[in-house]
Amino acid sequence: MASKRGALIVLEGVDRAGKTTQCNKLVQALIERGRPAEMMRFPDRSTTIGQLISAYLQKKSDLEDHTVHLLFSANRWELVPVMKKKLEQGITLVVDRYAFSGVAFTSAKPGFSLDWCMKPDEGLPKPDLVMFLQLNPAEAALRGQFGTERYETSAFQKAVHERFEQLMKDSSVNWKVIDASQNIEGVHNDIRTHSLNVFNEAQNTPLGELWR
Ligand code: ADP
Ligand code: 2DT
Repeated sequence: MASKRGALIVLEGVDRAGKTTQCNKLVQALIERGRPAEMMRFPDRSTTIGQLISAYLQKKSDLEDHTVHLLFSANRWELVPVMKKKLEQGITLVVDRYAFSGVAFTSAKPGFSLDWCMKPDEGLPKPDLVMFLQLNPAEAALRGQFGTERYETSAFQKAVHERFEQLMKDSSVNWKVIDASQNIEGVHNDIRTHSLNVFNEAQNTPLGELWR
């Protein structure tokens, strides 16, 4: 019998919601429970495409809005063979941002529909679980100032949040909303529970295709 695949678990949420903190903790908790797990993040700034994106985010370069959207998507597609291989090997992937950030951020710009923004990511490996770390702007502000990268302003983040709300209406995706205003351990407990709950189903169903 073929060995069981890993689960694809995504964390999404606004700036400073705790995504990176929680991805690391979840990977650690899964490994401690004997489940091989690795963290990934998008954008992956280490590739050639990722470096173009990174320069854009750091405002060292300007890119046309459609172009950068397609680069973010291409950055996911270029990692798909690696992702599939790891999942097939039974490794669970815990991913910090995915196509949902792609759609939420670009569609927060004027003139971009959700539909247009979703197209390039159609058919990506479908997450078994997407957790949205919900945090209001006042609480996020208590965790520090905005950085200096592109998109790090309260007006833009508010528009992004609204687009995430739209995306979460899509019942074809297994969304769970997490109260990210709890302390780090409290958030982790919720995230770990949801993650452990998806393992059975993930192991017994083939990897799906996103938005198809
Ligand atoms: P994100 O990846 O969503 O931007 P981070 O994990 O980098 O968020 O966390 C942003 C900041 O908030 C960090 O300084 C982190 O230590 C802090 N932080 C994360 N989770 C919590 C929490 N539940 N309560 C208070 N501070 C937190
Ligand atoms: P961090 O590296 O700090 O997460 O910031 N973004 C991300 C997009 O606009 N499109 C995407 O497809 C993805 C994955 C969100 C990365 C910034 O890039 C934005 C914040």
